[in-house]
Amino acid sequence: MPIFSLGSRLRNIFARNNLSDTFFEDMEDLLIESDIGVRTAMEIIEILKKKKSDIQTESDLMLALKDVLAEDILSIDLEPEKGVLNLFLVLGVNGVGKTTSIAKLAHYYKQKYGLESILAAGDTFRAAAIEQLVYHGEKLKMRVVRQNTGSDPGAVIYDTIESAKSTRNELIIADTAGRMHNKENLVRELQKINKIISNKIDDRYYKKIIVIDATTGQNGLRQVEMFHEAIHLDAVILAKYDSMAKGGIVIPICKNLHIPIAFIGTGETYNDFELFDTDQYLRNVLGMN
Ligand SMILES: Nc1nc2c(ncn2[C@@H]2O[C@H](COP(=O)(O)OP(=O)(O)O)[C@@H](O)[C@H]2O)c(=O)[nH]1
Ligand SMILES: [Mg+2]
Repeated sequence: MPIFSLGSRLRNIFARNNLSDTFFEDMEDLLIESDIGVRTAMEIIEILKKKKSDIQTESDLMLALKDVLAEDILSIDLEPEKGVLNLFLVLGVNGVGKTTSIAKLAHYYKQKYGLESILAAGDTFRAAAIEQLVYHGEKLKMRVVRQNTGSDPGAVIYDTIESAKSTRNELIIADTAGRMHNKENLVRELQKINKIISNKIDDRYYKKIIVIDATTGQNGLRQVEMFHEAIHLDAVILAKYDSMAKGGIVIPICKNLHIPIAFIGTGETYNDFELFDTDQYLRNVLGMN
């Protein structure tokens, strides 16, 4: 698990200043540095000031802050529906952990529900991306639908849907390329893929999941905004949580964009993957374990 500095730094500020004005100013800076966002940081300070009379000890402070933050966090347990074809489209920029997370998702649903996923090699940009998914498919003993490098990702996903229907698979997990020559091309490509899927899969069973690298802070937030604007996201996977430094980024994603967090990636093996748990998350971030 990562070592978050927010909790220890907050304890230091509190030990030095108690609940003075200096404390609240320093705390606000600290929250902003933790990627919580300026407006939200200010709101949190206002709420805590109102609760001042309830806060005597360090642990009162941590519990109060945890309660305030918990109000802003959304989580989701993405459970594929039995007996129908579900499709999870996995999005995100290059290198964040998409392909790895797809393998982890497939493994997770197999362990938890006995579901056999079928994987769609929709990142057709690089040969290595296709090979990487094929490699995971072999290790997990799950089918991967692929075409050649440079082929149309929409066609790959279309083929996968047709194939899943004939084999009665219940879950397709589709990879995508997170890189194009420019943003407009990427958005257009995503919208094309989205349309193909929407025509074939009931909206209730079609989920668009973005993977972000938890170590990238504000960059991760901007990525979520960009993809959400393009095709409307349903959930977030926080990859590389094991090396996450700050942790506040979850707050603006949930509070400003209203997108829930589904999973955290905690390492490089298939089992390093957990359902996102708000209470556990806040305990980690605030150093309350
Ligand atoms: N430590 C750690 N590394 C991860 C995690 N998820 C992915 N990675 C690594 O991040 C790198 C990029 O992952 P990849 O799945 O290829 O990213 P993609 O380009 O988005 O498909 C690889 O070296 C992965 O092993 C995670 O949860 N923790
Ligand atoms: Mg990849």
